[in-house]
Amino acid sequence: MAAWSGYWPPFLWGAATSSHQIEGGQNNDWTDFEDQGGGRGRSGLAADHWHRWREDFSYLRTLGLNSYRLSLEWSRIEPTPGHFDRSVLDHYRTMTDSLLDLGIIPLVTLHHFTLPHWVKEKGGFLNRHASEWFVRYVKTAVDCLGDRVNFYVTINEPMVLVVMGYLMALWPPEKRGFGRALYLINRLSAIHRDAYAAIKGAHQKAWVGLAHHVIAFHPFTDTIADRLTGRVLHYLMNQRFMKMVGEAQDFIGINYYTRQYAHWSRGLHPIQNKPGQLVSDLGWEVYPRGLLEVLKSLPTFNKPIFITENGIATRNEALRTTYLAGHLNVIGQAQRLGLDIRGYFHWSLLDNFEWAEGYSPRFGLVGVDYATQKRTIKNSALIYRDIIRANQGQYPITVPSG
Ligand code: IFM
Repeated sequence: MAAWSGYWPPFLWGAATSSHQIEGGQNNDWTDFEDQGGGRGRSGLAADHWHRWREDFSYLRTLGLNSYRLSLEWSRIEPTPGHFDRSVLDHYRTMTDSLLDLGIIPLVTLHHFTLPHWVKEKGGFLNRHASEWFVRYVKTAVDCLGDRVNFYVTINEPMVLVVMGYLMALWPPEKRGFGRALYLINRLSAIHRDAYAAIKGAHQKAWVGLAHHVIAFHPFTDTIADRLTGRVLHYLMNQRFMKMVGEAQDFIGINYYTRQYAHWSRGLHPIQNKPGQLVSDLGWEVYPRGLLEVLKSLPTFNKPIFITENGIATRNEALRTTYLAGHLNVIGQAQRLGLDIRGYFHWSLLDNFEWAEGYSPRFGLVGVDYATQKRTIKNSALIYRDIIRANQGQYPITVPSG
């Protein structure tokens, strides 16, 4: 195995979370949706990470991670237009300082699905002033974090936002409309570009990108119609946004979870799995090879790649371990093929609020008992720790057998 070639950053061994899913005590467009009975329950106290973050960061150390992806909550930072809550900014700065003290590199997401009420009331990202508002918030946040943070994701999974909020209308703002969805895609890519320029203007050395959600689409049958549908899905869901953003990303962030099946009669709504497959508690097929398939077919503009999310909703620790080891193995294969993958962030550090699915799905490396807030390190997390230990200074990464 080759020794580490010495470039910076080193391979980032991480875990990811988002504010709404773990902090608790939110007050944003999602809590409105939850209060109106959308989805399976309210986020409420979540994992109470807002108060328990020190304990939660100690698990990053226990597991030997050298990086952590967290998100800032815009609605807390700017609860009313143009009024920034300094105590909240200080809170996030204390968190990132503490990560650095622990030797952990922070990767900060600036938008992870939620919006302040005032933005929602004005039409969210569809409003023609949304870019100005977002950039004002981003500049304030980046200004506060200064050069502590070198890695930023502007928008998490823009295409999921579009599909869930506007095509399927299962998430806020529940506004179905194809034209609106297409318009939003254009807006989001422009908003990303503006935020990219603003961050680079303030902090030239920062690496700024997006977390793109990708799916390995396979045809359901071998017919031309299904194969064509698969290609259209791949283009629309995986490739198009990445191409629109083009060079305005310093790294390519990839969130990969599963494969789905394209069937001509279902158009943009693929089939989730086939009978008899290994699936998660959400019915998502375990298909590590799909990560390599998708990576090979993406426009990555010769940029470094981070796997910004990958994980499984399961209560079965043997299955989580199989999933984790399988995907890390594929990352090693991809590196050997020349794909420049520089980091892996497991979703998620903690059990958390899985949006409209509520609290039942368990994605965490560390379990949370929501009644007592007691944390328990899961067996898969210890195996992740051992894989990380075995890979110190190694590139490409390997997963020790057994
Ligand atoms: O929990 C989500 C996360 O917020 C975004 N990416 C997918 C995860 C699992 O569904």
